[in-house]
Amino acid sequence: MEHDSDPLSSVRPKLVESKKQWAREGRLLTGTYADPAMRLPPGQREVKNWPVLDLGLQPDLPLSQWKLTVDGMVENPIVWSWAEFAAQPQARRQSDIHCVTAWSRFDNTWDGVSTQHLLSIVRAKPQAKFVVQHSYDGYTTNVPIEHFAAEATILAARWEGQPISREHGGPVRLILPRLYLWKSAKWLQRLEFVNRDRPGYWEERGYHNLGDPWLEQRYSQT
Ligand SMILES: Nc1nc2c(c(=O)[nH]1)N[C@H]1C(S)=C(S)[C@@H](COP(=O)(O)O)O[C@H]1N2
Ligand SMILES: [Mo]
Repeated sequence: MEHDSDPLSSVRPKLVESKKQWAREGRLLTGTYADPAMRLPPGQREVKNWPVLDLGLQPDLPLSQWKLTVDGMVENPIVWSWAEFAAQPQARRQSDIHCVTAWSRFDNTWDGVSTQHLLSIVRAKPQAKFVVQHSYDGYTTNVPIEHFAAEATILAARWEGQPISREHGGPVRLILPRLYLWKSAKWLQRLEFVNRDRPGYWEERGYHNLGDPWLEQRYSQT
């Protein structure tokens, strides 16, 4: 795939402005909190469809050109082709997803490579504390390494048995179900292990640095 040096320069300014405005106003905050044992986080409603949300760029990535780089503070940096990714032990995870725009979708089945397996190959150095996800559309998002390493977290290539569609981030996206879905990069290109935290696209625009749905961590001032 070919990139502009800054693919994000073409993102619709109105979309970005309205989401930044939500953050400033604290939109959708209910002022409640919940135990993670509660299935539906506060302020969320269940949907049966799967909405598409992104910056509107939706890269088209033929498998022959797709690569995943894992680098930074790891003992064994890798670059996987699609064939190498597909040759890894395949894991299945079932999880609910929660979007900060207040929809949740229950019981999604994902197939792909677990982050536990990936970590067993690249071996994070002790200084590695955060993982920055970089995507083919220029999007970035940061997560603490313990969330990345959680049992539920998967580099997903299939949803409900079918390849993840381009609009939902195929060929491979992250699924990290214990945080809001903006923490799960679509069109995953690179995982960078770092010792200092580095806010990503929405984290720099008023969204919470961690984004725990049960603590309703939608925006950074809350
Ligand atoms: N690469 C990339 N990943 C992304 C985004 C994006 O714009 N680009 N948007 C995030 C946001 S804000 C959300 S809510 C989810 C939406 O995923 P979905 O479209 O599959 O529902 O993807 C997240 N991951
Ligand atoms: Mo989002």
